[in-house]
Amino acid sequence: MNTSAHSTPLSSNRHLLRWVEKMAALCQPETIHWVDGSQEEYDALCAQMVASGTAIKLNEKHWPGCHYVRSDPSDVARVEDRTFICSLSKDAAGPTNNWVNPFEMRKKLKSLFAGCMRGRTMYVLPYSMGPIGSPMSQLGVELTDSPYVVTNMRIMARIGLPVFKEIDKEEKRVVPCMHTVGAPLAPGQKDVPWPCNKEKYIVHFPETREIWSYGSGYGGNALLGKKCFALRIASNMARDEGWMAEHMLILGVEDPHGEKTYVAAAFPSACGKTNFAMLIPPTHFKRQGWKIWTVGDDIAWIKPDANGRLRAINPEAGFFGVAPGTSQSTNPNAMAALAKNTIFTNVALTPDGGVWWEGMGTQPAECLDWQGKHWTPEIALQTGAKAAHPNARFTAPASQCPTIDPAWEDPEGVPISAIIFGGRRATTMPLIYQAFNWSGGVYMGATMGSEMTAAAAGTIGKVRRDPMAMLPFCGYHMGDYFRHWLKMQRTLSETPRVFNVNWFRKDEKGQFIWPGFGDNMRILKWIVERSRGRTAAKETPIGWQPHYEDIDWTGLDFSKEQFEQLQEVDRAAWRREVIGHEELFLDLHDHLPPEMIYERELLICRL
Ligand code: O2Y
Ligand code: MN
Repeated sequence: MNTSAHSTPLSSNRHLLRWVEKMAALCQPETIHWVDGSQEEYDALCAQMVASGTAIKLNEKHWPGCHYVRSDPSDVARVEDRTFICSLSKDAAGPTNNWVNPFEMRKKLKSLFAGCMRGRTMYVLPYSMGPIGSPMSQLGVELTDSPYVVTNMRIMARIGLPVFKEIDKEEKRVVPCMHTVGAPLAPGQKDVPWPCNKEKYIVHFPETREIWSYGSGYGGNALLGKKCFALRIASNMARDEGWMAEHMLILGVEDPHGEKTYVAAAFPSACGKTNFAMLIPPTHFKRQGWKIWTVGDDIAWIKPDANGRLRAINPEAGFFGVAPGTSQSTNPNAMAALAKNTIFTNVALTPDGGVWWEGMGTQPAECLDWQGKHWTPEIALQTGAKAAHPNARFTAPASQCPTIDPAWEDPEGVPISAIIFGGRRATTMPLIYQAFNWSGGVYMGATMGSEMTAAAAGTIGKVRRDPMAMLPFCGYHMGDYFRHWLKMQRTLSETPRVFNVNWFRKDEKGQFIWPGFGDNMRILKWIVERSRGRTAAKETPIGWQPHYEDIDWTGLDFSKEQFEQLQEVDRAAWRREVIGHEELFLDLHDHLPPEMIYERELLICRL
């Protein structure tokens, strides 16, 4: 282990070295550890977390290479109200982001970070978002005092010596990321298993491409390559450089002739992106030779190639998936991916040293819940106590997913033929429709909404507008983001077809009409065929919709009446929907591209 700023693996990037020294002087860690990314280092960090009580090693026979961690109950999810976009002007951040004057914020951060790592190790963690050396990848260095962050980042990104080597090449651009749990240790003070601070700041400086995160050790707040870099900072880079950083899964559909079509899909958080990315086709499709390949489950970086075709990479290397609800029946591919070398956070611990969560399958007779309390099915019945936190996570290597696409690490990315938007809507939105053209597609994405679930703050069932599923993740003004989407078309020889899906429409009894999961393949097949210009559709006021006969129903008993109920475009409901669009547009009015108003007017005329 290298333990000083002088034993750096960097050979020529003096600028970065000076920054590490300056930050060490500010944070005052006891030691500095330059992360090499090796298996030995990972094992040593895990052993250290086990020794300190942060982690428990799971039963090696059933859960090889797996670890179990409980976070502090006050630190269990992303904190949107403590997330800031500190652009030079408030106007640049827009009304959908929290903004603080960057000079004031820097002053605040400087005081918070002064001495924040006392008694701890500062890890210098170099990482690449995207395959190392890909022209589409970006580099970051996270200085963190959390071994949990280092071990999770080793799964979620490419880290260590090969990245230092890349950083040294022609002094490449690196995004500096500061992270502390905000819990310095006084001499002789005993540490706690999950140190964190009540005060939390997740701060982005878009112009200088910097991230500062204080007080949390959890997921999106602390694994800074993910939401902070790959979406909030990268959306700024992408706007300036003519590409797109999107909250999208990427999957490949292989037809029985072996022809592959890649699609990217944006669904808001908790709308089943991981399940869709790892979809298992119904038996009849499998027999015919249809296959689904997974490229990524959360983030896509999309860029036009030399021929004007959009190509996408998954900048991540792992899945930070929601555990509750994941099972052999809902997502066997995710279950296979997490069966080894995985870190579980805030799930339940079974007496045999395994893990369990609600929706996984057979309940254990007893276990310890995510807070370490005794839990039984009887206690759950009496008190409603959950064994796993609803936002409990598995951090699993993407390479372990049985359907991982052979091209998932292709440095050039995969060609994107279709973009799919989708939210959780009980009414109004049909199962599937296609936008008439690119600007109609941008309007479709911009006006996307999802009903709030118990997990989100707000009124349950109320539609929250979540443009392109980027509301919490766009690092600049949403109106300018729509303009960037519209502008992208000018650089393309061929635009992907754009679709909207809604797996969640309910009947008058409140029951879901569509079976979802594997049966979504039927809709995906139509999307692929439409993207290749091979199937029919009918024109409706909102876009193109399939006829009943255009969908492959083999193996599913689903009547034309049921399909028409799912596909209904209720003009009165749509008029109300358009008023909802207007509310969003009013918020963004001074940056809203005129095309959005024209699209809205056209939609009203057609309705
Ligand atoms: O709560 C967190 O810190 C994680 S949030 C997250 C994690 C993986 C993928 N997507 C999300 C999200 O909120 O969209
Ligand atoms: Mn996400």
